[in-house]
Amino acid sequence: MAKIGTDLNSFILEEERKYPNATGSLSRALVAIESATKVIASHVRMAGLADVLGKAGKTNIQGEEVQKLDELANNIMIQYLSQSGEFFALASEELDEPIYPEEGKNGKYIIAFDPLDGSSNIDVNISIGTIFSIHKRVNSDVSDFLQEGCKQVAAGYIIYGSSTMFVLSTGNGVNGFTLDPAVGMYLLSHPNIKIPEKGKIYSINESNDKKWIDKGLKEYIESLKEEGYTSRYIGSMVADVHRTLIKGGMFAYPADSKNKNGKLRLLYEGSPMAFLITQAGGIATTGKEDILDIKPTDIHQRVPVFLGGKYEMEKLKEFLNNG
Ligand code: FDP
Repeated sequence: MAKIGTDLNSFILEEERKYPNATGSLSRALVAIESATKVIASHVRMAGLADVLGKAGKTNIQGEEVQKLDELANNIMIQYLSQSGEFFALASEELDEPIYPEEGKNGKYIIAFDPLDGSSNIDVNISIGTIFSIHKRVNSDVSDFLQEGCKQVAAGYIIYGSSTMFVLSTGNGVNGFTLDPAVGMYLLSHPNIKIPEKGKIYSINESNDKKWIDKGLKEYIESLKEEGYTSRYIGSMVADVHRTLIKGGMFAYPADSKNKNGKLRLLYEGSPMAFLITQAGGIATTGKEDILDIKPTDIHQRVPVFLGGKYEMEKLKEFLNNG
């Protein structure tokens, strides 16, 4: 097992050596994500300042036009992922259609990503993140994005929080790397993350409870409260899921009368987070089926999300079935 402090590049190469037939393609793909997110992290750190400078003349200190941070993050991801030549196609939450970069025509992978999730939190300096999901290229068209989540080759997120962390799974468990800003490297800080079987926190936008479609859900939350659970809801999926992964408990964005299929997107949010939670020993479901078993029908489809530790998810089943 990799030692604490191992840098992400070395970790990726070490993983690659476990597969004698590996061509290095996935490693290079992951390194491209790593580079892109370091650049995004540096912009996120400057966000407040860029805005102040931007307001003066709509240009930053380098004389460049100030872009909205989510737009900028999207452009950075597209640039680095395209240039790597490892991705045949890119689908971003920010774009209507996938992109097929010229450099990636021989690429073996496709990637779906949310460049800056939780973006309504940018202006108030709350943790936000980038989420990604990688599948193999199969048919060389948009149907490649419509593969089940269980077929992901790798998934991860980067949380721009009090520190920046890269949380990754290539199907061999989950590892977390913290960005050391002094050396500009992600270093292994959270090896082999396992979600606690039972936690103490529930995380859901409870203000929607009257709109929840499944009435059993309210009873479920009430029963967690009776058991002594406390509530934490940031409203930034990466931050709420990160806390759930480390501390346990449950996170949900259910279907309600306004969002009939929930709010979160399957390809960019539900599926990669389900992969990580499952790899960490937890469960991720729509309430009816395992999120990783869903065969997407549309690249922007939404899905109800319930994820967490075994205890909370088993208990959920009892209530939703009775609801
Ligand atoms: P945001 O709208 O700020 O981009 O999917 C987007 C998301 O944030 C998630 O990150 C977050 O979990 C959710 O929406 C929050 O939605 P509510 O404000 O409806 O609770």
